[in-house]
Amino acid sequence: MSFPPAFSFDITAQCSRTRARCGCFHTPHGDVTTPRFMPVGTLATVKGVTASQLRDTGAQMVLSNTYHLHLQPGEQIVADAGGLHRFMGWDGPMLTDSGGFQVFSLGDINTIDDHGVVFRSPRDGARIELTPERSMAIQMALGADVAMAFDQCPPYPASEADVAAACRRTHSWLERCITSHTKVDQALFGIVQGGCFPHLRQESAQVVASMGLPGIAVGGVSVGEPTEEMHRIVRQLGPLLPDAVPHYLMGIGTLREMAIAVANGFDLFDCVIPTRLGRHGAALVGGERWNLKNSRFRHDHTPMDASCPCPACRQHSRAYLHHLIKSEELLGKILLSLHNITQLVRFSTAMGQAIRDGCFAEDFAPWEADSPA
Ligand code: PRF
Ligand code: ZN
Repeated sequence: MSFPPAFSFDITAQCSRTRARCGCFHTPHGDVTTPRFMPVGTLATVKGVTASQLRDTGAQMVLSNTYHLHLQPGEQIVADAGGLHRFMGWDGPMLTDSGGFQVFSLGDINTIDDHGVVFRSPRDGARIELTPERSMAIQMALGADVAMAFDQCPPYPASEADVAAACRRTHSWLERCITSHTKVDQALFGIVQGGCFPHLRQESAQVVASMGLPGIAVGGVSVGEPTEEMHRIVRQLGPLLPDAVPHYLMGIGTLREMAIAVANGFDLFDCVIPTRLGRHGAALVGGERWNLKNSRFRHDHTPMDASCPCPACRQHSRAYLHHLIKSEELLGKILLSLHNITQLVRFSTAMGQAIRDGCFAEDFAPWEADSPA
């Protein structure tokens, strides 16, 4: 395992009854203490939220997207601004996803072959080619602290033959990513695929782990498979990932899934859920989803969640938030987005505190404790 110069990962505490651990991932823009939820800033903005508000949610690392930024405004403009951090005014750690997922889920794909993916821009229909080399070049220009490998995430369901082919391609693309990634102040993370096929997952984990990269991600989950399948994959892969690097479970951000994943040794998570729910007038409260449009809040002048330190809960009432959402005021969506991000970040850091206090297994994952590794 080798880390680029400004990077390292220290494990600072471990749970004795599960695989859960606390860590500190050092990056050129500061530390990420794990477990930690990462908000998604697809287009170099976490929708509706300023950089300083984002800092106040407890978020440390923010994710952005190669696919979207390449289409708009283009990586050259971001590079000319001095990189993604300067461009969006966020001076903390950042990660860019490779486009390997977005192209398959959002793109109007023309061809996929071993060379790469050709698709039409949803903006103007222009022909765009994304290859491992191109994804690395774009991510190096964007300049996040962490770049993700360009992978092929098969849809669900997919045949064993199709998933095996996507794995082979993902592994050969990973070698090309490693060869073409030359930015020394950026870490490249590999991505494990393999769908719901245990032997393909195992093989993929072995191949990606053998590359000795400074971080490893699990992709291809939460793509429509039953949740039990997702849990099975998370439990299978935990012990197969190299202990000494951060483990990132891509696209996961519900409380239950994060708890299961942390219990199985995962450290980093991202999901668009908190901001998407916020824009739709929904708030995560005490493990439930509240629709603030509901008239039961109309006369309720108490805080949404008295234990939450976010501006929506500290400064405003349910009645006010209900009023904002009913009136389709921007501020309502913003306050609920801030609240939801705060909730997910706080849940991830509370798991870290419980790991340090020795009560993680009882408090967060009793069903995972003392299960055979
Ligand atoms: N690959 C990449 N990004 C992703 C995924 C993936 O499989 C997922 C799947 N949950 C989310 N984001 N590159
Ligand atoms: Zn709140």
